Amino acid sequence: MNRYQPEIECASEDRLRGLQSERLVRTVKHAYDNVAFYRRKMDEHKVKPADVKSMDDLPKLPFLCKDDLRDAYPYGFLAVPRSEVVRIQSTSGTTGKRVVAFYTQQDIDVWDECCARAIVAAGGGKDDVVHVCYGYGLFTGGPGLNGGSHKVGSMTLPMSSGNTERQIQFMCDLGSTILCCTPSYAAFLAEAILEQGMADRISLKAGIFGAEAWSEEMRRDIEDKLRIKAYDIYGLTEISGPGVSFECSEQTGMHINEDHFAAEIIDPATGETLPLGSKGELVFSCLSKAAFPLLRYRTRDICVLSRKACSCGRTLVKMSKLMGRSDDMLIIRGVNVFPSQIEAVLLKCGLPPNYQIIVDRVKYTDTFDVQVEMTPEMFSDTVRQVAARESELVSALRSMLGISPKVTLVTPRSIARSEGKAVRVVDKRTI
Ligand code: DLL
Repeated sequence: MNRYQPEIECASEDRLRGLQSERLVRTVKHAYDNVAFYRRKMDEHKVKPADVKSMDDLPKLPFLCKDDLRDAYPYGFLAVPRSEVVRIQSTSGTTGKRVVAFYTQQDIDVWDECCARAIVAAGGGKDDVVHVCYGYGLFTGGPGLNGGSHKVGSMTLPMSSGNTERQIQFMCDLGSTILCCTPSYAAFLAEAILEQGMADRISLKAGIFGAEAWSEEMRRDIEDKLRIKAYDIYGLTEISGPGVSFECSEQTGMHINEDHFAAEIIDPATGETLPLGSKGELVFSCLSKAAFPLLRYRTRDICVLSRKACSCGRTLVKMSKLMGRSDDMLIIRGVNVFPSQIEAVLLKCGLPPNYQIIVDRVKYTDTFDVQVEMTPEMFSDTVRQVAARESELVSALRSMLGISPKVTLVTPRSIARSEGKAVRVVDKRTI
């Protein structure tokens, strides 16, 4: 085993469960003592911290969802004095309703450790050159993999996203060996490398791709084009960022870092905890976080958990690739988009919320079209006036979402309604 791999990744189930219980008891007390929401919710559910003695008591705790975090924006869930916070990150999307996650130095160290495990599982070590082109800034992708790469001791290239020419040039000149980005950007880079005839000049051996859904077919295509092994990585801002789980050489699902994040699968309709192997919504409880200790957080991500023995030797539970979501959130080019955000922009721009979002994937890149019905008054506008309204909407949507859709104003009542209800989202992507 690689020396960066902590033995906990291969610990016995009993040992892991014991560690989880110990950490859960501590975290529940910490959350109850320091977060008003937990005190109120747990009191309502008639659960005291002392009632949680082990992992078996986890289902006694109330669930937490994104709206609870949004309602408590910005500091409602902060569980340590502000002077102990060294960093924030934030989810993409809703202006004014973003979720802000807080980290103490110890939280950052744990996060780095989780991402380091992902890099090690992808074959990374001290001699590697880790090329990070996830976005840096509020998005967790860049900072997370950057921290993990430092921890492993690899040379880290903090490239951020965009500027394909420069990405390829650095990749060739500095000898990048592990590429970290969204799978769609990896596919895009692969095409560009082939088109420019640079395939023989790159030294990549592995890729760590996540933040959005990708198929096995897409994996094989990227692997063939870049001549690498491509590993999936999963995470979400609320729970820390990338590295909540990661794939190993077996490539049959992602090991959850369950010494830090306890996973449950629930029925999204009833909230009932489901047995291992059932398909349902993934729920996480943080076991070692100080600043933002979320408990029973409903991710809305649908998957299956498995404890089948893994050939890599890790005993950490595995989650399957995501099989969808239990809410209406779309992930477009790695950015989380809710239809309600588009509705809010239309209303702000004086348009009725009659629209349709059409998402497709062309050559592994998401296309994002928004069709908006004009008002009857606008219908008599000149072509130039319509074009001006369209570009006004593009900028308003860009500043709300962080990505630009193509906006087309269409004639009134031209968007199909089924049973009087408009279909808001047409997602033509196969995954
Ligand atoms: O996407 C964190 C991340 C960055 C993960 C880089 C992996 C790599 P958020 O922006 O908060 O955080 O979005 C979280 O993205 O609930 C899933 O729906 C989706 N997601 C994340 N990883 C994957 C993946 C980051 N490997 C939301 N496959 C999550 C499918 C993923 N969907």
